[in-house]
Amino acid sequence: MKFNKICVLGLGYIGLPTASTFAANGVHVVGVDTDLRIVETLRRGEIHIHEPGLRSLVEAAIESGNLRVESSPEEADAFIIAVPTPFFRDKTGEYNGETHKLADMRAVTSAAEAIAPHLRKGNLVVLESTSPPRTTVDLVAPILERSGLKAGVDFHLAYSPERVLPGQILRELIDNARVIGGVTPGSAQAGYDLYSIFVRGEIVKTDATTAEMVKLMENTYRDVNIAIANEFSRLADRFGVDVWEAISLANRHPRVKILSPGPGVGGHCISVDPWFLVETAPDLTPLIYASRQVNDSQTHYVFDLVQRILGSLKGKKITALGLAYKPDVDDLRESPAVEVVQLLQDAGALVKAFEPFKPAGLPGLDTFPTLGESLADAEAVILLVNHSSLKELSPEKLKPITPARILIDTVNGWGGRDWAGAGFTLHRLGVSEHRDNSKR
Ligand code: SAJ
Repeated sequence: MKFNKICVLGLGYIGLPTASTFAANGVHVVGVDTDLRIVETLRRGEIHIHEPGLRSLVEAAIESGNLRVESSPEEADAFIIAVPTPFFRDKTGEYNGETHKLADMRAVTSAAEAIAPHLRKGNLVVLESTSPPRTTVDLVAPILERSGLKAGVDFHLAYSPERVLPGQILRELIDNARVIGGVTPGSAQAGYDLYSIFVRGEIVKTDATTAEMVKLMENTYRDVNIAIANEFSRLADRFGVDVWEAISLANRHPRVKILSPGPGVGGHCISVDPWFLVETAPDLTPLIYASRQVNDSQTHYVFDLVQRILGSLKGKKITALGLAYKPDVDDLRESPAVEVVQLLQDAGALVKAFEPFKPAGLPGLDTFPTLGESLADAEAVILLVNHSSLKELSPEKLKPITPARILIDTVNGWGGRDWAGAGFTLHRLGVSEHRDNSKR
């Protein structure tokens, strides 16, 4: 199948790189977003998200004339839906007395509704948004069929999950293996033809529901594995073991690869997607549910750790370093770091924060444009995100800019330096109770 023109709906972390990459490969792309601020920002030649290399890719795509930004879709050979699928904030489901989150599919529904009037025979529609199993066949197909055309017969319909890692999106978009699930083999083949335009990784065809499951399995697998790492950090704390040392030793086993503990799991994927499985089959997902509980409660575990170290938090001047959901990204969605700061604030601590990717500050938080300003009168410092620029802080760099001598490291960013020699006491998550870890 040939694709001269495609419409990409949703110009966020996935849609914008995808639209620009197609444009860079000579396809005429209409990028669609319903948020007019995003449309205006992109038309001005600016971008609204931080991702290495993205700005110049978007600029080149727009300058070449191959990428045009609009607020509604139009006729095209193919449509890609890359809109957010968060969960509802204000409603939950219940199973056996336990509450679970529910996927908010309104953006997918609206996108499919917006495409239907423009759908023509022979078109391809691909859903990329992470969705509960059977969304493509049970939710998207019936909406598109309001056009009078039949999915898999008159037009092709497929699900293809994105797998890119924020921070490395542009490379992974091209190099990662890609799964294309069609509602029929012909739809899978049409999807294969579309992504072959730029994907260098293997493209594997399957059915739509398998492709949806694959995506959810990948992120759930990671969530469950981070949960066990977080539980290990709690056990290590109790038994006087350094969890980071123990993990590195266990990982020398040829079939063991334990992930890293931290203040919790954030972002818009791993902390959200496992709920899509719990929601659709709560009777079959006790392990997935428990892992979500462990990872969500890790912020409280870190809060308790800070309280154990500092005693009463009322009036304590604490500086929090890093607010993003993970290292070296500017994304704060579902960030455990932000939640820890809020818990500390609620307990009466006076928390100043520094997020290197957000020097302009953040609403509701006392943020500072520079590291020095955030640390000027601190009594204790808590490292919440292992950003490269924070990880490299040494006793020599910190001493002149802060009176604080108590350091709490939740991400193993500051181990292996002689903090004690410089008068600091370093406490690390997973090493805290019975060891003198200031010398480690
Ligand atoms: N985290 C830990 N310990 C670890 C690894 C991560 O606590 O050992 C935390 C991070 O700090 C962060 C969260 O987990 O808060 C998620 O970070 P991540 O780097 O594991 O994943 P994401 O959400 O940035 O991207 C994931 C990726 N999925 C997998 O690795 C299976 C990515 O490939 C997906 O495309 C993306 O979700 C997505 O969009 O679904």
